[in-house]
Amino acid sequence: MNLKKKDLFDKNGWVVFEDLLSEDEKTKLNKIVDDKINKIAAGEEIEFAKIEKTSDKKKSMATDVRSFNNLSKTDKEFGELINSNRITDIASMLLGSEAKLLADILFNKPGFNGAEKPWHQDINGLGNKVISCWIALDDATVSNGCLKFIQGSHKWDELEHIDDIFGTKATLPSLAKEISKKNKVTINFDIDQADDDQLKEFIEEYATAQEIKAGSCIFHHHNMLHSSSKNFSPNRRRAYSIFYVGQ
Ligand SMILES: O=C(O)CCC(=O)C(=O)O
Repeated sequence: MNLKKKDLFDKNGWVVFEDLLSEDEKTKLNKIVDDKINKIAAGEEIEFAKIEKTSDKKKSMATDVRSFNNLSKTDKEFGELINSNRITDIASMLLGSEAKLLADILFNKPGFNGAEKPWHQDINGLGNKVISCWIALDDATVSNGCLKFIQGSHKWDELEHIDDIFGTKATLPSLAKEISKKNKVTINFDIDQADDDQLKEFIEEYATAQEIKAGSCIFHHHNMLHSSSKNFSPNRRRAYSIFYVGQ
């Protein structure tokens, strides 16, 4: 089975593994995240939390919590998960060498308030030979902002990236140009003069949204172009990303 998965990973740049977490693990991990979010909403400062104010209220609200870095260092259950063989064995198999932990981050996309994560390649800022394991802690759907990929882009070079408040992102003109080159399509507008909406609409035609159930995960390659949309649903979307580096 793993060979088939490796073939899919090599062909597409990402691959899904279903039911990685047990019901019990999902409940425990989600409770840890919720306890932290509730503390933030009650005015406490939580280490490694990234807050993005969605209102001009002084106090942070639960819906302002965008991510937590390094939960593996602050919470035993996350620490055990990142070291568990069931994940590191897959990461090593896909990398083709022993996987070592690089970083971990919990992405919280609150219902209606969850912002978009722009198109980017993890290689930008993380370095070469990195694989990411993205574990859904809620069902991830098109309407609540599941991951989206540009199939085959793991075989592309690194695109031009810039920094904004949501982190590093690929510039839309560089992505649109690369899509048009790789797919041999002629674009009937001037990419350099186009506005973001026009470029995004063009790019979305080449995107694949990957829905997965809570407890399942996606491994993706360091060059893979990926993003997630705003959360348009009332349901939040929590996901835990673990980055492993190979030799
Ligand atoms: O969870 C998200 O929306 C974005 C995740 C991501 O970009 C990543 O894991 O590299």
